[in-house]
Amino acid sequence: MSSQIANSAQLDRSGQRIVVDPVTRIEGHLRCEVNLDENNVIRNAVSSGTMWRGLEIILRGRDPRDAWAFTQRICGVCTGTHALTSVRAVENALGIQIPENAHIIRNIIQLTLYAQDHLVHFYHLHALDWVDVVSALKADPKGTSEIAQKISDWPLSSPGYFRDIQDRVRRFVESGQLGPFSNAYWGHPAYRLPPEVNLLAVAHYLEALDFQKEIVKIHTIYGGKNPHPNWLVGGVPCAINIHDTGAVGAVNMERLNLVGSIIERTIEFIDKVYLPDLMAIASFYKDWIYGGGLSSRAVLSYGDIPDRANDDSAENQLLPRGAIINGNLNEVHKVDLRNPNEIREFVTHSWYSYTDESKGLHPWEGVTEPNFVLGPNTRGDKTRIEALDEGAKYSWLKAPRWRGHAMEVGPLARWVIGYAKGIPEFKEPVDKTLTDLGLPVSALFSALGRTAARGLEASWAAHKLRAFHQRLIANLKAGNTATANTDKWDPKTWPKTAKGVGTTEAPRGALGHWVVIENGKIANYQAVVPTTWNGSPRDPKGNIGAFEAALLGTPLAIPDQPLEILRVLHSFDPCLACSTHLMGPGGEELIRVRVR
Ligand code: NFE
Ligand code: MG
Repeated sequence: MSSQIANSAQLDRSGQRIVVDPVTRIEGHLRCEVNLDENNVIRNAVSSGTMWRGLEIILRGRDPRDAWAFTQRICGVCTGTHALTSVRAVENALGIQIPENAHIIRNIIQLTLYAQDHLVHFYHLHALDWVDVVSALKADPKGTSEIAQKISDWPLSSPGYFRDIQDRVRRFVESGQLGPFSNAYWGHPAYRLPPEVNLLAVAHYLEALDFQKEIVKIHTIYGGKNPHPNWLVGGVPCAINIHDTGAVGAVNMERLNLVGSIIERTIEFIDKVYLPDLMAIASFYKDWIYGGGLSSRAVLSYGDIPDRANDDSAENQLLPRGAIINGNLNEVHKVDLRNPNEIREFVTHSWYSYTDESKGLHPWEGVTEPNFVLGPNTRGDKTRIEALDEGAKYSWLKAPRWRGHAMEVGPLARWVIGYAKGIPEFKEPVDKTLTDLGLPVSALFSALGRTAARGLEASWAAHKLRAFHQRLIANLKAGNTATANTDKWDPKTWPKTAKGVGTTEAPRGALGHWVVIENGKIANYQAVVPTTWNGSPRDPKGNIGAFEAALLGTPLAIPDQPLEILRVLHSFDPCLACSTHLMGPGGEELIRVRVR
């Protein structure tokens, strides 16, 4: 576990500075700077979002019923989740209830996202931090086959199958065109897997790449397309006609059967490929439990997947709501999204200005006014920065805080909170995983813990998909086919002023949209996004963000091949598109720096 440092005043900036920019295999533009001590251990970390997009400003003056379509363009990765958050915020402001079918279909769309996004993160964004593709060429395919058959009954497991995969990878490597496998630190000593396990993981990387596109067909059925399925304030925009298989654009029995079959294949892939691979890989990295978890081990979840319709109480959320401070699993704090003293965003170290920067703002009062200035200790200029000045403004991310604490959000937060609450469907899989790996509960607060929680959640989501699919079919068969409530569609029925908050648990963590409506138009709109929490810069008190905290204490085997930095950052599944929600006003490049 990393040393417990939460305040920038205690950080050591004297050592060699390593810069990684851009961090790849994420969404958006992230820069990371660290200082190393004489043993190449990270003693100071700086995380900077280098892109700004200004969606909160674009929304002002618009019809709140359209906000979902704009906010959804914040990101095409956690696609749909900003739209869902937005329709919830507007419904909350205007007191709109949605029909049961819409409620179920929204959950199905959100659970589908978890399953697909987590699968893609594990294999395509994170696995290569642990898996050495080039080493797979040395594997004995027979050995890989034996391992595959020992850990799972997934049918693609013969020696010949793995030999074919190995031949494909060899042709890639020999051609010198590594494609998706280029620019990595192959042969780095921090890779620990035997060649046979590397080959297994490479095979499943390719299989998962193919399969993930199947999962999102569910979005195309209920939302018309992916990315960016369609949404509707008051319900969902899909018609139901279960009796007419030929009805254009409607959800009919044929499509429901397709959804059912995709769900079953998703459960099978996650439980027979993803989870066994996760456990097999983790078993070689059991000592890799440093470099993870907020230094204060503070986690936050808003909760999601409401069980009953139109009930946003904490008790109704299947993914639990709560907050844990200092890693104290004996106390799960309540979270109040409307309380002006709980969630506040600060900009002291962010490229924005407030009238009084010593005070944060609750999102309903939130201000998004860009102010790109470089600190006196910045090395370089606006077009070519060698080192940022973390004593000044240094990121396009604001710094959200919950009751003054920097919080980590995401699957780890959700699963730790479910665990601490003693909810069996969270506690049992976590205990089993820890027992199987022979690790203590404290190991959860690590890069490995984050990655494991995401895998458990993918399986949880796939199984919950099955349950909600069955609920939808039962409803439809009982003759209930309503999907939208248009009672309050006419703005004349709205109050002059209204405030609402909508939340989801996006794949990467707690997501909230706060809307203020005046005379039928958006007066203010603020999104506080998962990677804004995790990738947050310092606050006025010097408290560092979750990425920064997680990097502290991480040793680098080879400083100019910072594989371990990628491991730590990727374990959060960063999305800077979401979190900074412009290019420079003219689209110019603001920062360009290469590794070292
Ligand atoms: Ni752009 Fe997103 C998720 C949201 S992240 S991926 O998950 O909201 O910060
Ligand atoms: Mg924001």
